Amino acid sequence: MEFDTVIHGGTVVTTSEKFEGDVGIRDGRIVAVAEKLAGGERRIDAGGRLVLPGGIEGHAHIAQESSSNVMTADDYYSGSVSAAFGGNSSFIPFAGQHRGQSVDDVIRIYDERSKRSVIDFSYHLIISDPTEKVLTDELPRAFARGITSFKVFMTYDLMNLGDGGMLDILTVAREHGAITMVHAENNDMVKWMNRRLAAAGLTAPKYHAVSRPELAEEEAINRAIQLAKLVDAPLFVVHVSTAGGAAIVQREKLSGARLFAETCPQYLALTRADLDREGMEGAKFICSPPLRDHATQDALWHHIRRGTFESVSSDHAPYRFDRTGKFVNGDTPPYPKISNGMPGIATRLPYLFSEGVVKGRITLQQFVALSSSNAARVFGMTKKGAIAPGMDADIAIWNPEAKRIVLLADQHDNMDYTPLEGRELTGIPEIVLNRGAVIVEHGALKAREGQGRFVARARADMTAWPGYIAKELDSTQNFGADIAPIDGSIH
Ligand code: DUC
Ligand code: ZN
Ligand code: ZN
Repeated sequence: MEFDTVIHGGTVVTTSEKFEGDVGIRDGRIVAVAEKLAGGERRIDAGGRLVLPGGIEGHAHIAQESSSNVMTADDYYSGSVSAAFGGNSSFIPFAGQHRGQSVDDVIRIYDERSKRSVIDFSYHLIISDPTEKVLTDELPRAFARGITSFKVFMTYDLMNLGDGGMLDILTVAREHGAITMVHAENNDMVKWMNRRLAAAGLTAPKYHAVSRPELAEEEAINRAIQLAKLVDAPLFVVHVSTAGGAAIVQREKLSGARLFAETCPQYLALTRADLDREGMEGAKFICSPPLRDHATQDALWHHIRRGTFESVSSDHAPYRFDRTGKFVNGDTPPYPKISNGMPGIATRLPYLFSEGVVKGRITLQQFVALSSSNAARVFGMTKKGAIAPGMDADIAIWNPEAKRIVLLADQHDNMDYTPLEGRELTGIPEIVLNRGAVIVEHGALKAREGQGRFVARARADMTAWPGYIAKELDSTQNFGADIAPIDGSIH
């Protein structure tokens, strides 16, 4: 058999296996995995290295305006380059609808922005204005072209849909085989805290962490899950930051609900004490939900190990520590006026590898699932996330022993800080391939601007989950009331 590339002598890891073997690639696809493969126009020596599915970053904000209209520092070029250096072969940033905007226009805008990507990409839509036209016309059109997931917010006045709006969205998503992602924080609890803190004159960055209570996340996660269960719609809870929230997800998974969740490295690596740094330094660590404490870190690791989370995602939301980012509202604004988010697309996988695999908290197979395979399955990237014949040759070759210190000077994003500055990490993705092309090799970028392709995604594969049928929406128990499309046909 003829190969364009053979990766030989490495240890191949999938979600269930780990074996010494070679990988043969032709026309961008994996065509053979075997003990020994001869030939190949190019042979990549992976001796002493791990051969893993390329990372899929399922949560990143790239070339996106926030609801208060602040543009992220990274566009699809810098964001994708940074992702590639972090071991990712593809990513799914958000395409955000602002109120009054048509979804068709949103997609047109992001199609233009994403032309610069060096890695494969798709979008999750953010829906903030679910008008009749959006629900019945535009969302079905978006699903038809392979945008099969979107995010809704339970917080922020400009984004929050209310419970009824969420039920409408969940129902439409279910009908079209899409998955709804949710930012779960109770808006009124946060606003109430904001008012009390403002009245007391407590506006320094550290009070951001106080203003968004753990209970606000826990309450909203629970509510979001009950809403999704009522209409038996798949739900993905993004950026879970609390032990209580994770425990609710774990418990509700037992109900059969098609329920998925992620946490992020910042909730494992940092705490609210980081917001209490000198002067305005704490602004670097403002993200929502906020950073918590050491006990939460331990609990989140416990849940990662036990399978509560499908993914560990970066929530890369890059706002520079200057007037273009964190401080668009002045040099010393009160915390609610500081842009919300931090970078992390390049450090997500090295951090998870170092703190997870190297420190024995998770297995290599779990690392593969959390970094790539689960995102491929849940978000419908059917040709990605696995090393097997027929799959895209999206591969990251890791040196599991190499050490390095995270430094801003080594980053490839457009940021002026990294929250993990000075941390020593073990494990480096040395060579990264996307559809068979080497895009990163030993610290050098090999990809050209624009070589990434849009991935039309499939409907979420829900065959492995029974789902949850509420009695009141079950036609055998509700006197035949035909009020929601709950017919068990999801797949
Ligand atoms: N939610 C995110 O997912 N990212 C940045 C800010 C936010 O509220
Ligand atoms: Zn969010
Ligand atoms: Zn986010």
